[in-house]
Amino acid sequence: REIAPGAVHVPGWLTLDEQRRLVGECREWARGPVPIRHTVLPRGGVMSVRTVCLGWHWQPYRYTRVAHDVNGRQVAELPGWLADLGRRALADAYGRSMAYEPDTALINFYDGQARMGMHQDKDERSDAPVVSLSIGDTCLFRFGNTETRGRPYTDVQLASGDLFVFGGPSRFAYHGVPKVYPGTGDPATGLASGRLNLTLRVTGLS
Ligand code: MD5
Ligand code: FE
Repeated sequence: REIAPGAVHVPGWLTLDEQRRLVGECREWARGPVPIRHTVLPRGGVMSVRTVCLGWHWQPYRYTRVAHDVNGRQVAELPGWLADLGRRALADAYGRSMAYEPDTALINFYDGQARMGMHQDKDERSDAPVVSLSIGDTCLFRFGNTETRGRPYTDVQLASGDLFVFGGPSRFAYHGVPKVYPGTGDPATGLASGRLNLTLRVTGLS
């Protein structure tokens, strides 16, 4: 389950109850103060995933407290219990507890057609690990290298409840989601279709 140095996949980490709770909370966060939306890229492209943020509002290629691109409102705070969940995730993935103070969560919703092209996450001014939690439909996750968008890469399926931690030498690797497999999620999570991904990050901003 160590896919590369610092990149650890823990299948089935979230219980069904935890997934259900997260789905319910995501539904609330998606309503606002800054509603979930398709992010518009600087050159006019529209991302196929829909995103809502906590703590800091992400837009390519910066974080702000206020969502200038949506409704000008300040994003909701990152709840303490979610940061706690992130610390527990990191400890379980790496087998030792570490100081970790995530200050933002990006929540991405993928419908059956949504994709995420190969990219690096470089908008944070910190090399602290990213904690990723998946709920709902299984996806194909492509974990690449730090040099190019292309090969070599490793394809991994991320299913509902899976944890993935990206730290150390893997923190700035290219990665993407080339495919979501509709109908593979368990409706008992509360998500009838699609895929939710929550990531916890340290922005390094103040
Ligand atoms: C997702 N989201 O499944 C992924 C999970 C994003 C995004 O890629 O930018 O919203 S986060 C995967 C990730 C984060 C940081 C580093 C690495 C992967 N990595 O080095 O492979 O919606
Ligand atoms: Fe990313």
